[in-house]
Amino acid sequence: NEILKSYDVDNYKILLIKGDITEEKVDAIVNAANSTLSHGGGVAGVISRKAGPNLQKESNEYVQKYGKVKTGEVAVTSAGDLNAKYVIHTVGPIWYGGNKDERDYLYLAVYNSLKKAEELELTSVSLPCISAGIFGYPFEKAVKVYKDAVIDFFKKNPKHLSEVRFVIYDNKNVDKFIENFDI
Ligand code: AR6
Repeated sequence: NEILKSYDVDNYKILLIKGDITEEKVDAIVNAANSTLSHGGGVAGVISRKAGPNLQKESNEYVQKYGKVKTGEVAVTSAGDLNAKYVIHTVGPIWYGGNKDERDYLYLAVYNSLKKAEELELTSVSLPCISAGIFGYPFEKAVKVYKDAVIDFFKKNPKHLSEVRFVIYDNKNVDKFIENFDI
């Protein structure tokens, strides 16, 4: 994967990466999941297939035990064959036009993923463009929310998490991401 941009925020780093999130070598990969953790399509399908069958199995066990994952919340599984210790599954909002608190839920999905990584005492985490695919969140708007969430998170001075990487998959989204992530 290619580093497009690197930003220093106090002692923390934010990287914009072009490529496939399943090629990332980090402590945790964040998955753009749905509430039942049924990882069929989108980036979830790719993560699930590449990790191997235990990821879906653990996801099913999680939902059986704790119920569905609410929008903006997270669940953790192992990462199987991926180059990571964990997959942090978060459920971003479906875009209904902007009047259903979509922004707040997207912010929470990112913020709570980072918070979980910090609780797990992890150093580095990679995130995909949560909600900006099948869930229909307008890309430019989503990027601004990712930025707000990560900047606010770093303001809390996390002890462990020091590198947050956003992975952009589609060529057509690279410029849009960089323009709207304006730090
Ligand atoms: N690496 C990084 N990003 C990727 C990859 C990849 N290999 N493949 C796709 N993307 P989506 P959502 C980008 O639809 O909108 C699933 O069915 C993609 O280009 O995966 O949150 C879940 O199970 C887009 O920019 O997630 C849910 O039901 C971004 O990942 C639902 O989709 C997110 O697209 C979640 O929808």
